Amino acid sequence: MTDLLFAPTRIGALDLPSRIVMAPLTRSRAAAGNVPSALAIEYYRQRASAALIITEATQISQQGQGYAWTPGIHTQAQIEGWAKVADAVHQEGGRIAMQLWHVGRVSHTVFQPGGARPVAPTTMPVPAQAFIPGENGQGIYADIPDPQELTIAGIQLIVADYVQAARNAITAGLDAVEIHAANGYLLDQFLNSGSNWRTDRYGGAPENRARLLLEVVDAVSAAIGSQRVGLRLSPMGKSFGMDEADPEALFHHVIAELDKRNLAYLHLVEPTVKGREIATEIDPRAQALMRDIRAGFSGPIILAGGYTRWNAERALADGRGDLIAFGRPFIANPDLPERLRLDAPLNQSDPASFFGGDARGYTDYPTLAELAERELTV
Ligand code: 8OZ
Repeated sequence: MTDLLFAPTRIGALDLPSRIVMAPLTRSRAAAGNVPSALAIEYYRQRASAALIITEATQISQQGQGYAWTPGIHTQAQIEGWAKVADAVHQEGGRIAMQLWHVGRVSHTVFQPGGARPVAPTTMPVPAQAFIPGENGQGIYADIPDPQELTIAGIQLIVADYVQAARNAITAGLDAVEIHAANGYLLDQFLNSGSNWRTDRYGGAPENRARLLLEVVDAVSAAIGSQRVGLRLSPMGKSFGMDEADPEALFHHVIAELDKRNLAYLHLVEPTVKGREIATEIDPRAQALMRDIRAGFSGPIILAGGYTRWNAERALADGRGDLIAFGRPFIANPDLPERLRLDAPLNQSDPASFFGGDARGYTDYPTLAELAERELTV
């Protein structure tokens, strides 16, 4: 076994000690006002040995929220909360990028300003449910009301919200931002032909469906510098009704354009990710698309999707990516890089505590050192 995971590297403006990235992970535990809680400070501090922490998806505006208790980066209190998180990670010698999120149609009137319907490229029923606050602090799933179609003015406001959110993240002391254009949220809804039936300059040909994504990338890059901007895509992903008639044509255009923009990195959700499951069968078309994306983008690529130490090393050895993002293993193992280095056993994550709740299943997973100490004291 080679140890490619432990080779230092550089992405954009950041020097990284390894290739082990903490994936963005929604945990739905923000405090009142969607401010990161005191526990969130501890949770991220515990995981600072990652090469790079990518924060949980963080809404750029109230309109951009679609899940109960997710944090934002659009109020002063949120900026102050995130500053404490960034300080804690930096004190431990780590680096942290903020994932900037607008859910588009995957929302609910309970989150929208004025109780409005969620916004989308096109009005069509959304084949999914939203996770909204229920009674007793439990989240519940609710049908999504039919969305409203964004006007051009509405689109321009969203681009401005991305810019302000990126500036806020940098003000809070985060090292970079990652634009979330994956998994069926707003930017993905514009990209995919199945969810974008617009006939204006934001719909139709791939050039038009990619327009909003590239406008956001350009505006955020102009504001904070492209070397502090990463981007996440999920090619051929099917989340929340995503469906693309010609993925090769779409990504040929998107990647050719992104390659001109000198971004810090491109972060790809593997097409094997199907919601919370990872498909085991190989889809040759998806594999070929991933190879074409790799060949067409000259910057660093982060791969995500159910990776283990073994297949992560293989992906790096095969040159399919430069860094690997780990999700569930980082939930359960705050010292994941150390455990991977030692090939030590991993704590198993508990799905019942992924979303919402308290310290249980959040900040109470032990490190190897803590486990050893327990052995000594029993
Ligand atoms: C799981 C639960 C809620 C949100 C994503 C932001 O899929 C998410 C998410 C994942 O990108």
